[in-house]
Amino acid sequence: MKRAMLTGITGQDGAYLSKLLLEKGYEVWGLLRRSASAEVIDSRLRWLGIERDVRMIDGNLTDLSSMIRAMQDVKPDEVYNLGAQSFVKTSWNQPLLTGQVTGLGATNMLEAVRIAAPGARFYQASSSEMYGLIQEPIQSEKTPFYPRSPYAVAKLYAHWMTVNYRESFGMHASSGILFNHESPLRGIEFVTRKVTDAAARIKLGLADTLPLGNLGAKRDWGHARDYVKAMWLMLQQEVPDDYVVATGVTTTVGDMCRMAFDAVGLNHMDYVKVDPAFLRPAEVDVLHGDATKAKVKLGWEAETAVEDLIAEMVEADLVRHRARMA
Ligand code: NDP
Ligand code: GDR
Repeated sequence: MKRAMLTGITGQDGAYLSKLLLEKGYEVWGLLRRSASAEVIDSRLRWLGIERDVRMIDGNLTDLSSMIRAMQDVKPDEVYNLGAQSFVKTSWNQPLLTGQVTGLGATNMLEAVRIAAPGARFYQASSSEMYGLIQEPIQSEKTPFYPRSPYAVAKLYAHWMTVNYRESFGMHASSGILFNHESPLRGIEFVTRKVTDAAARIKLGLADTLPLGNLGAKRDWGHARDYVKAMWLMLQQEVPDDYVVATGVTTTVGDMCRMAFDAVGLNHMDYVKVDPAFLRPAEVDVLHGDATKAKVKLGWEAETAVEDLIAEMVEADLVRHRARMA
């Protein structure tokens, strides 16, 4: 039985990847950081019905000793580094923490693997945010990077450390440059979930307005359930490499709102209000990915259209709020 070790197991991708790996017969271990609210940590795993099937080990990405101990105890065949301070807007308020967790945390993981689990295959969760100020209208593995937030700078450092450990030590280390991916398990602070949650609450009479920032930003939104398959496929290749994972369709925030409100039979223009509090010090205007390499080499393609993704999220939020009201 293969053994996988995940950081970020309590996050959106950690939950979907755990489910996929369990279905493939893996023993799945997750790094769990100490939290005061222990009863909520497995809520995403519970949503997918797998909270009893994964095993947890104590640790924090900022604490190398805990990572080494985790590697020694678990002896994984595959390591997926999904843990991060992942909210871009917060990274301006907590730039040092973001650097420590999202940037140096990856180096801690690479070191822990090198020292205590040599031979394990390593996945780094890189991000389309690294493209930042757009150099090319459609971004591929060859597009130059220009990060626009402390988060993106930290991710770029982690990305290049992954490349460097691959080249320096011959590690089987791959980096997935994933474009935005969402699901009913997306954190409420991210724009898709904020919008689908608001559409559901407004429909049910629990809210009457939706304050948002930049409605003109464009994102290439896919489904997290599809994207974790690409992560796994990368680690099944003989040769490690870097891959863009995207749908190839880009949509404005405003259009995504229209889709969410359409799903509940309302007009988003009646509820969305621009609030400067949600604007960012520097914006990434357009993300639009070219995942040709992933299609050719991994046989991977996005399976979910953005309209279907948003409709699924709205439906899940309606279910959640109706359950709370009952
Ligand atoms: P989430 O924000 O949902 O999850 C982040 C995870 O990181 C949580 O499990 C969190 O644990 C954990 N974490 C945070 N700080 C630490 C720490 N100090 N030590 C250990 N674990 C920590 O992210 P997603 O699931 O959406 O994304 C997964 C990864 O992919 C992230 O690295 C993200 O930056 C990257 N990414 C995401 C994309 C997306 O569109 N979703 C696109 C491209 C990249 P806790 O529950 O304790 O807070
Ligand atoms: P992003 O996701 O920054 O792309 O990072 P987010 O959903 O936060 O923002 C997407 C775009 O929407 C605009 N926007 C708003 N965003 C939020 N959160 N709240 C608002 O009210 C709002 N109004 C407009 C933003 O300005 C932005 O242009 C996500 C994270 O998952 C990262 O970890 C990951 O690396 C990238 O996707 C790829």
